[in-house]
Amino acid sequence: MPVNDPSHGFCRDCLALQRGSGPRCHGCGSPRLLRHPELYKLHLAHIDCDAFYAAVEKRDNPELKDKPVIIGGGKRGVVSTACYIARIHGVRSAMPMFKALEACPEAVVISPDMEKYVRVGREVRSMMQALTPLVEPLSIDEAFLDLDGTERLHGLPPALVLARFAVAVEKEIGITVSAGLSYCKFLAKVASDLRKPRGFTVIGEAEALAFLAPQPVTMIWGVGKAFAATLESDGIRSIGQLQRMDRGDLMRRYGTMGSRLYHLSRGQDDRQVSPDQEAKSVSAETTFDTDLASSAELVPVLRALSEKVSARLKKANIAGRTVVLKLKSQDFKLRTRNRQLTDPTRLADRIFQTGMQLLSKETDGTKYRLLGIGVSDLSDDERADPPDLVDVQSRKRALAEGAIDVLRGKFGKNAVETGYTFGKGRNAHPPEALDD
Ligand code: DCP
Ligand code: MG
Repeated sequence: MPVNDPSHGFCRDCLALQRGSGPRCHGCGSPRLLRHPELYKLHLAHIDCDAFYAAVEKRDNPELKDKPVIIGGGKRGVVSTACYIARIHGVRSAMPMFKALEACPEAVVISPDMEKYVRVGREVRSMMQALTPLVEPLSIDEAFLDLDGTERLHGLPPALVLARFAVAVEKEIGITVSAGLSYCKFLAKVASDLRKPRGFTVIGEAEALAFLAPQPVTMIWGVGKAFAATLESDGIRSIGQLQRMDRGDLMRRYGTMGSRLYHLSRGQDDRQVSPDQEAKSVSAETTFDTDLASSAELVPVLRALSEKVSARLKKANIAGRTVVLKLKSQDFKLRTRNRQLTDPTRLADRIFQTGMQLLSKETDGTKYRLLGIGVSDLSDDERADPPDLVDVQSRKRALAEGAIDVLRGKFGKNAVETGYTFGKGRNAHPPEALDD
């Protein structure tokens, strides 16, 4: 059993313990050695697959192995992800495809096969769940794992369990992952991103303050571009500057976010890993007085329900990536249809439009007694609803929705009605009457 000694690292390839400080494994010769003073003390991990969609495509077509690969295109015309070879040329997620191809004209472009990625994501997740019951998925390819108390089960401390997991994913699934190991969620997530791909980074308690000090404020969870600009206008750019400010001052300036800045800048984060996130969804449904069959009657209800779901997501500041449509026919048969989006959403319009696509296939004359819409795969992902660079219409709708939210916030939720709910929709099915 390894002892908590900085000189007792291990090899990430063959897992052999390393005594001394040689640059290569004394067993297999690999240079991928991991040493850290807190290596055998830490148990909070974050795992994220490398270039996930691209890695799955490369696995399934070995000819792509050494080629730059971009996943994306389709109607949205943006890059979902790019392999690390394409990234050397400057290709990035969310970049318009024409720009990506300017940067890397020889790239192989593949349109996303979401069903396949969901399947592979689930396989990776079930391998995680074999390590600990405390797995909290954040998105299709990443999760937090709390490995506290699992040493007896595995006969190994968390660091080695993670390294063995990374090797097993490569062998059994054929893609690579990066791991971060720390004492809290914030730094575990930061760590997994530091040495991608095939990274394994440890951030211990003793080094947290010094590690964070020179980093930009955007490294802090919840500090997006807009909030970083606010901080910048107050002269704050680095986390070190936040470390020197007192809590009261930060709270006065930035409210509850100030408290978050205070604690996270100091590496203080006591959020627990909560395993049941994936199961949760936000939905709304209604049972009709008389059964409905036509889309003319169903669509306004779908719109009103989508707005209700969206309002809840916005209130909780979360977003969902899978839209689920639920229908119950006259004979009580339940139909659920779902579609995964490229990015999580909290916008009524995106939920509604996706619901419409699903509904259009079900309006075949069947009479329905119940209609519901919801989203699952919830996260507090900052990537929710990225500005859509190509689909100008949907961008306009998103902006309009932001404006509608402001008005509703000021004047009440019935202040603005959209074309779909105006008149018939709302009167026939006032939002208050929609059951959950
Ligand atoms: N994704 C997307 N659009 C984005 C970002 C991501 O469709 N703007 C999809 C494609 C990614 C997957 O989600 O493969 C996982 O997202 P990550 O941010 O983890 O990105 P990758 O796994 O591709 O790369 P990395 O190695 O940086 O984690
Ligand atoms: Mg990833």
